[in-house]
Amino acid sequence: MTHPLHDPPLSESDPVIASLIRSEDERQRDKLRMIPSENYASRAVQEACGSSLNNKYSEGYPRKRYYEGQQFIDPIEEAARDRIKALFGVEHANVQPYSGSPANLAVYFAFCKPGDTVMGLGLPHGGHLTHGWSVSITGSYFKSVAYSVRRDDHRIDMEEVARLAQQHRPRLLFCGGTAYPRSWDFAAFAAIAKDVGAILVADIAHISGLVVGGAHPSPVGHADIITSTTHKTLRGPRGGMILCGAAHAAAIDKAVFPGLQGGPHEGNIAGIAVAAKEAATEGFRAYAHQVVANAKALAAAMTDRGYSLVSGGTDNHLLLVDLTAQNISGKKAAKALDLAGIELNYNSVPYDPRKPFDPSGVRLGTPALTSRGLDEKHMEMVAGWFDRAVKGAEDESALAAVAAEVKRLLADYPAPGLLT
Ligand code: DSN
Repeated sequence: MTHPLHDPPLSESDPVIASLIRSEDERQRDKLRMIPSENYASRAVQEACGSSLNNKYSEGYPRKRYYEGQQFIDPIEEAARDRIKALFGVEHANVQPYSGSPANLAVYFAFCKPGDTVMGLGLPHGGHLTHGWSVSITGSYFKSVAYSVRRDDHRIDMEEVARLAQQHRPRLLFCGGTAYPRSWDFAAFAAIAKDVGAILVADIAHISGLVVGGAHPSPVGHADIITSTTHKTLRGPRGGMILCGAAHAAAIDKAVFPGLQGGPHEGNIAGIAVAAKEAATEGFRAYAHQVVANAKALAAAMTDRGYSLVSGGTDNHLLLVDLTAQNISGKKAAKALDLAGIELNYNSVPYDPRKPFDPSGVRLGTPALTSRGLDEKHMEMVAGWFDRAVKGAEDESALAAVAAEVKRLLADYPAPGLLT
């Protein structure tokens, strides 16, 4: 048997995996990463996640654990909770959910019985699977009602939300989404929820960084429960969280543990603490505003080139482009753009006549490229590259030429977390 103290670095112990990670580092360095739910976590966040904390079990909550040895784990989780509470201005934060979907599931478990009615924005209109969509457990175990965006301007139809809420009287009303380029009117949702006695859940996974940076209105004071991931615009580690007032704290904590999860991932919780400290700075505020300014500049440059944007533009970090007029499917365009060094995802557009696995649109956003320091002046270039890649989708050498230009620009804008 190998001596237990023989503890070589990854490059020696598993060169295959080490080399794949190095290649992924390079890919993230050389490409314009425009999947709107992705970002670059800082080196400090990544260090906190990849530490001895991975070795520890800590079922329970600070000062109420089922395992010994929590002398350093408790203050770490307390710091994460306190910093998140201060950042968002809420009374209670649970930072244990493994990601956004478990965070949402814990909310169901806290407040619903199977068969209860829930309401959320339909997935094809920009909602999330866990807001009651049919293929998700939330659409199977609960009676779910979907609201939509209007056909003409692609904005949420608040009259429809009010009418459906009156008709179905949901236990949970979700607001928030993954492909909605416009601001959420949390006050209007709160009024509807109050009218029908629903619990309003704001899922701000995509926009939580914009909210704390003051670049999107906050749901605090409107929503009963707020859920989020921690790795999107917030720039933290993979993780989730649930925020609420003191009145719901016990129900939420009980639903997360022991209701849904076992041992929390304290390495990631340490990463959340570090990210919350970073997000409380003036620099992060400027970042959040720049994300939106970049998205707006990109929307204008894309529109100038004849692209049709869902809802006509954006208020946040993302754009949804309908490629019907360009006569290319979203999937074909996404694959060509990837070869051209622009990474995004194909996506349904509202009322899409095509199937979700080969839809009419692509979704792209500015959080990651803004983390590298790109600003409005670069968005004209990005739109130009996008256009060349879509028009040259069949021409491999044209796509490679764009990829080389992308890489040249990015060489001057190092990515956080990949500097070494
Ligand atoms: N996968 C996330 C996104 O890309 O928006 C949502 O969960």
